[in-house]
Amino acid sequence: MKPIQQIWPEPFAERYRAAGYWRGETFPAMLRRQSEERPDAVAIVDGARRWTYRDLHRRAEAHAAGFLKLGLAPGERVLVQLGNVAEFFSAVFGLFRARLVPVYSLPAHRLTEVVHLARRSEAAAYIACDDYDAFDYRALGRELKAEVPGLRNVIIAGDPQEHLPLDGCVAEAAGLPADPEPSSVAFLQISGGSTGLPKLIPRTHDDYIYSCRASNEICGVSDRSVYLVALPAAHNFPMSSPGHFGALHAGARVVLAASANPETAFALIERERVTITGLVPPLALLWMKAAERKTHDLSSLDVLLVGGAKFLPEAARRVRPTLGCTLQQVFGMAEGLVNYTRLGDPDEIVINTQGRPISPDDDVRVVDDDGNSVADGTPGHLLARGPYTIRAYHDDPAANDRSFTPDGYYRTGDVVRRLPGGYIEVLGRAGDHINRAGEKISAEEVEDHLLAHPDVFDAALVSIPDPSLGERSCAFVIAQKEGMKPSTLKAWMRQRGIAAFKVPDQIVFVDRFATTAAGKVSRKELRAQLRDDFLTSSRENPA
Ligand code: OOB
Repeated sequence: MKPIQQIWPEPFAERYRAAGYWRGETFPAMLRRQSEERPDAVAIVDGARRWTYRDLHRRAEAHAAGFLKLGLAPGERVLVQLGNVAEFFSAVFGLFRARLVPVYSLPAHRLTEVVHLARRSEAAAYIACDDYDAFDYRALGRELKAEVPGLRNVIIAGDPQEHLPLDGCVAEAAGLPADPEPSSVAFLQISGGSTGLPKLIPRTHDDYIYSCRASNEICGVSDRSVYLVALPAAHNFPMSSPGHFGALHAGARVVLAASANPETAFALIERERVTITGLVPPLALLWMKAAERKTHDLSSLDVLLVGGAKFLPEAARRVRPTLGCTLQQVFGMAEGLVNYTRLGDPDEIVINTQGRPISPDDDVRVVDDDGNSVADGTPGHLLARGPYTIRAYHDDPAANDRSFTPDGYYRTGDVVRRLPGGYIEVLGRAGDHINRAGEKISAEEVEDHLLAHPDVFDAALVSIPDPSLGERSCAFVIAQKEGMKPSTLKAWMRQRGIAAFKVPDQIVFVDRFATTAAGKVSRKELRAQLRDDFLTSSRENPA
C-alpha cells in the first residue's frame, strides 16, 4: 500500500505553525471537544432525525471500533459515496477516529469513476447508501467489488442486501488507537480535473481545519449558526467554505437537504431557521426566481455563499432584493486556495469580484505564459501556495509535474485579474474543461469515451456559454458511418457507467476537423476553433 502524505517544506510548515494556522487539532479531537462542551446541542438534522453532538460522537466512536473489528487497518483507504444523510457524518468521523482515510466520491459518480477512485487510492472498503436519488448503490458496490479485488468490504447505510450493514459496523469503543497525527492526511478530496479522471487530493487535519476555522471567521459562523448543506456533502465547497465541517467546528447546527431545489430547501430554511448556505450559480438563479413567489419565510437566512463557477454581476446584484440576505462570492478549489468577498465589503466588490484569499500567508501570483508576474489588472494564470494549498496529488507524478511549479505553487488553471486590495476576478480557464453548473468536466476524458464507440472516428468536446448552466458541453463528432443520431450516441454514453453530467449536452456531427496548412493542430487549438466557429454561426443564424 502506497503511503499517503502531504508535505510542506519544513520552513513553510514552521511558519504556518508559528503563525497559529496549524494548531495541532484533528477531526476526532474537534468532535470530542464539542461533545464535551455542548453534548445536548443538535449537530445534525436529517429529516426527522436530530443527532446531538453527544450522539454523533458516540456513533463515530462505535463505528471506528466496528471498522477496525472488520479487519480494516489504520492507514487504509475507504471510498465513501454517501448522499446528504446523517450517516455521512457518523461514518466519516468514525473513519477519522480509526485512522482510516475516507476518499470522497460524489453521488453522481458511476462505475467508471468509483473504480478509478478505488484503484488509485487502493481502497479496502466502500461505504454507500442503499438507494439515494433513485439510484441503487448496492448494485454499484457489487460491480465495484468485482472490478477491484483489493476492495474487501461493501458497507451499506439502510437495507444492505448481501452487503454489510453500516448499522452493524459498531463495536465497543474502548481500546481505540490514539488520535491521528495533525500533520497526517485526514482524507482524499477529488479534483475537478482538467485532464482525464479525477486526481486525489490529500488534505491534512492541520491544513483543512485551518481553512474551516478561518472561513468561519470570514463568514460569521458561530455556535448560533445553522448551515444548510444543499450541495453534495462530499464536495469541498459545502464541506469547508465554511461548510458542514466549519459549522461543526463552531458548534453550530448542520441541516441536510436531500435536494437543492427551492421547494425542499426553502421548507428546511423555514423549519430550521437556517442562517447560512452555499450554492452554485445556477441554483442561486433558481432560488431567486422561486423566492419571488414568497411561499416560505426565509427571514432567518443571513448569508448566501455562491461559487464553484462564475456568478455574473447581474445575478449577484439581485441576491439581496430577492432573498433578503448578504451575498458572499467564493472562489475556491479542492486543492486548497479559497477566496471570499467579505461581509462588510462594498456592493461593487461583492458584485464584481470573486473575493480575496482567506489567509495573509496565501501566496498568490498572476503570471503570463512564460511564468513572469503581470501587473495588477492584467489577465494572467493564477498560481497559489499557502498553509492549506497542497504541494502534490496522491500517486500521480505526471499530474504533479504539470500542476505544480518547481517552487511549489499550484497551477490553478484559472485565468484571473488581480484588483486593488488583492481581490480576484475570475475570467475563465486556461485549459479545456467545462464548468457545467460547478461540475467540472474534462474534455479529454469525455473524448476518450466517445472514441470508444466503434462508429466514432474522432471527437472534440468544447464548452459553450449557457444561460442557465453557465457552460454546457458540446461534442463535435466525426462518425465513421452515415446516419448516426445524437440521441443514440448520448444513450450509448449513458450506458458507459459515467456520471450523467459528463454526457454531452449537445452533439454536432461534422465531416472533418479543419487542420492547419501543416496538417496538424493541437487538441487545444482544435477545440478553440470548433467553439469559435459554432458561436459565430449561432450568432449569424440564431435558432
Ligand atoms: C470548487 O472546487 P472544485 O475543486 O470543484 O473546482 C475548482 C475550480 C476553480 O479552479 C475554478 O475554475 C472554478 O472551480 N471556480 C470558479 C469559482 N469557484 C470555483 N470559477 C469562477 N468563479 C468562482 N466563484 O468549485 C470550490 C471549492 C471551494 C469553494 C468553492 C468552490
